[in-house]
Amino acid sequence: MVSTITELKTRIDAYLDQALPMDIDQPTLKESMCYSVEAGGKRLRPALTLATIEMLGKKIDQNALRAACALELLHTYSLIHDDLPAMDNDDLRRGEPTNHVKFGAGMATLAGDGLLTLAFQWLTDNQLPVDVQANLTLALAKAAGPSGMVAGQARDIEGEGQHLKLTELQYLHRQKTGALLKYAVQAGGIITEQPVTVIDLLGTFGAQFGLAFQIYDDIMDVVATPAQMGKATQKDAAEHKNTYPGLLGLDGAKEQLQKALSQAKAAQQQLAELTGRSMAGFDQFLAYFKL
Ligand code: GRG
Repeated sequence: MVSTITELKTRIDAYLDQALPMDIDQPTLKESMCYSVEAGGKRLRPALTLATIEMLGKKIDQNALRAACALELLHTYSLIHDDLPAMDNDDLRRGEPTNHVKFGAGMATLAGDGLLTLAFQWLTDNQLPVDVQANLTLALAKAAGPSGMVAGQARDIEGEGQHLKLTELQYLHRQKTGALLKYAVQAGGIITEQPVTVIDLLGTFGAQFGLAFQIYDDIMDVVATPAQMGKATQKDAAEHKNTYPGLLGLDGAKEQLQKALSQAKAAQQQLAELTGRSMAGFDQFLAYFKL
């Protein structure tokens, strides 16, 4: 039986609340790091890892939980740094004042640095087999670093004020948002020591899910209110950002969203055939995209 996202979120929140303060050795840094992690968030990425583990027939133990929560630390670092005055200069995140508004830009930068580093500590400071630890570390470094999310963020900054082609925008999003979501799903396969064919297909599902996630975020920036999103909206067009609705119009963006979702569903079906297991647990994640 696969847990619901709500059940997984409860376990993730409890683990983060208990484990995070133990590894931070400076009071203000601790307050600042815990502030952003505990500000909430959907916990989508670690929940994807844990649901994948269960769908592949394994139980979630403390080691898997720690490795999955490492990704939430890293994700939170990316949000803190993205909100900084030198980047997006946002005042609201997860419905609360952003980290630099509360603690200043210097401490917020360090909170992000601390979360990024601690993520890799948690990936290796556990009782998982060492080759699993090494594979997770390599995969996360590639997804989050200069061949993944950081490169995507650099493309985003450089692309502001320029008109990107659809293929360029897709590449940027694949790196900036998609790479971590792809990793989230693949980590479930790595922790359960799946063959490469399964890990690859998990990657296909995760990448299409990640693309859908970014297109949906772009659409929501146009149609949703700040109260619904817990952050500022309508910023993309005002700042001449490259987005799906900006490039293709709202209907075109919705079409691209449906395309990514049907490709994710195709990968889900192939995974079920390859593993002989039900992959229906992904349905609750695909239900996130409501227009
Ligand atoms: C600073 C290196 C660096 C990277 C930042 C992820 C990112 C790159 C920036 C975040 C802003 C952004 C473009 C968001 C797009 C969609 C997204 C990642 C939303 C936030 O993720 P959620 O919705 O947030 O999972 P919660 O708060 O639920 O965890």
